[in-house]
Amino acid sequence: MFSEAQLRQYTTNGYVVIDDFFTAKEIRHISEHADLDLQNDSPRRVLESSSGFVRAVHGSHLEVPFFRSLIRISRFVNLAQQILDDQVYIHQFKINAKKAYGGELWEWHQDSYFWKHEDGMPTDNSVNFVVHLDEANDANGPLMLIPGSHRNGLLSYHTDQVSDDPKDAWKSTVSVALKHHLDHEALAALAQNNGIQAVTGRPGSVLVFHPTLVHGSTGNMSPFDRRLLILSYNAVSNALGEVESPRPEFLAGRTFTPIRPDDAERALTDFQLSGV
Ligand code: 6CS
Ligand code: FE
Repeated sequence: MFSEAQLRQYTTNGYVVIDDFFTAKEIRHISEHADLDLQNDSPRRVLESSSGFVRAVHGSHLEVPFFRSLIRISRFVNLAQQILDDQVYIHQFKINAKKAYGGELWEWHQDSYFWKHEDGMPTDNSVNFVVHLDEANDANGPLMLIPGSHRNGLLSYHTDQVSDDPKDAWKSTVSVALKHHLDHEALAALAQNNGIQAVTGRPGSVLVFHPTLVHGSTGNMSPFDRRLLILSYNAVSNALGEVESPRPEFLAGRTFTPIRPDDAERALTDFQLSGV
């Protein structure tokens, strides 16, 4: 659970970093399962535009038993319930690979802008847990954020008309050139006032951040991979409304059943790879 001081920090800055959230052994297991799903040729994956490397895989918790357990561990669920003051379910699950020698950038954005406009999420009462599977350092494209930027609400954006095959339209919301671009003047004003913070950390450290916090990251030309696993919990009272073209379930969950925190922590290290 968060202490009073951590809660205050979250409210003021929009993020908190927790070192050693997972042990080295746990993070090795999580990473092995992450790699298996990144390598699995599934429709839940998206590739980098120039190198063709795997950029990300989504919705592993719907397919992979290990990740079905991971999203239920009380370490996550209790914290999410505390922050959101409600029961929670998973809105989105993704593993971002940011491969060495060619992982591509993420444009500046606010997650809640995408979730409101693409998925019909009514408010920003949701929360992200970013699990560092590799060390994030100065060289491998760490996540950058603007402290306190969640307090200004949603900023203005310019939206591209996407003419893709409707079946693949979701890809423009998770690719190198995003469908919604944050207005540069709004970004500059915030960055000048609040500064930009890069979040570095050891494997096993977790960044908890608000869905309206402005963030992005550069490409990775270093020899070091930068894999992140990102769990986004939403309050049950903030369940998605109807939209014209809902994104696939693996990107925006529409099963709003509350998760009961489970003492499945042991599953993290007991799961054998053959159990996948
Ligand atoms: O569209 C989405 O849901 C995703 N896209 C971005 C750029 N960030 C949030 C979320 O993962
Ligand atoms: Fe994001």
